[in-house]
Amino acid sequence: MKRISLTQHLIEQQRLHNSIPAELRLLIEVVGRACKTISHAVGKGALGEVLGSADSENVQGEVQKKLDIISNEILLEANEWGGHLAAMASEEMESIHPIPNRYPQGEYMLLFDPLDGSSNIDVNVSIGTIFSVLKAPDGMKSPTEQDFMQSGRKQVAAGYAVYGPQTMLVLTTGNGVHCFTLDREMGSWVLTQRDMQIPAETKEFAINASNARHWHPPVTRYVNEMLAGSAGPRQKDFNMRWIASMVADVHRILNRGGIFMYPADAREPDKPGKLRLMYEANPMAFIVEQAGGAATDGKQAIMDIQPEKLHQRVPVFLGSKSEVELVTRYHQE
Ligand code: P6P
Repeated sequence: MKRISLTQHLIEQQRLHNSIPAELRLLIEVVGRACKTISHAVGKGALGEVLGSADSENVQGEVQKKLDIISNEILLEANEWGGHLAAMASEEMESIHPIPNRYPQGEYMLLFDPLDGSSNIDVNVSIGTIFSVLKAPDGMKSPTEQDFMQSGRKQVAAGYAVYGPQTMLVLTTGNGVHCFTLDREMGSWVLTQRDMQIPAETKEFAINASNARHWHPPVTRYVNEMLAGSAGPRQKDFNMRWIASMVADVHRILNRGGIFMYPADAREPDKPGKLRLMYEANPMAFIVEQAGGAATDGKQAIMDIQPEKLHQRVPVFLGSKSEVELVTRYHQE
């Protein structure tokens, strides 16, 4: 089979859809290169003296792993010189990161969770990088956090890298979802799946069931009906998976269907769930909708939410459309 590189794919997409100007192509290629570097660091594990926790916390109050910080630095350094970005924002940094004055300012803004699934790093379970691309507001001079407050519908690109048995890059620029596998010998991304489509029906659900006693009634009802299996109202048996790495759970759902849930619960009413809107939920929602699935916060499409804070959290229900619509309907009743 003819090997299609990331660059060739992006140029072909530009010819077909006029959706990837040169600056955006450069941005995606640079992020792709940074993810290769992160994959290499992650793959070293103990041999690279990169496991374990740093003696610091991120803005979320979570203990940072050494690889969290290393991955964040890799993405910052890879992207600040190219002239394609005006600013960056990261789960690992409290405020936005404007491009240093020594470099030209570009028209895009990059948001990322540099290494999602940190709790899995030290036990060799798949983790990933999630990224989202917005356009800088016209006429913007010096970027502020407010310039990032754009709904998910404004994303011009989104993707993730998953560092598992294979390292893969999944990408959308608004014309379908395409997957690349890292050829480690050549050090290049090779197109391995075009136009990924999430099966509308599924028998798999993903949720951290240890939080069940804290769930709100619509989630409890939805999950209990699945647990009741073929004897219950759904009249079929379901299977559960929870990897505790959103990237790995979403990748499974993209390939074989399912629903991923991180709901708000009674523990922290002012913190609706654990996942962040701008650099976890929005990029994943873009990918999932482009693959024929759905993504809501239980009430509305995630990408319709008007952001107010850079690190705001949001409940997440995403995956096979029929299941997301059902659990969302339960929230309306
Ligand atoms: P819990 C990883 O820390 C993460 O942000 C997501 O990747 C993952 O889905 C979720 O948190 C796991 O959360 O509460 O099950 O550890």
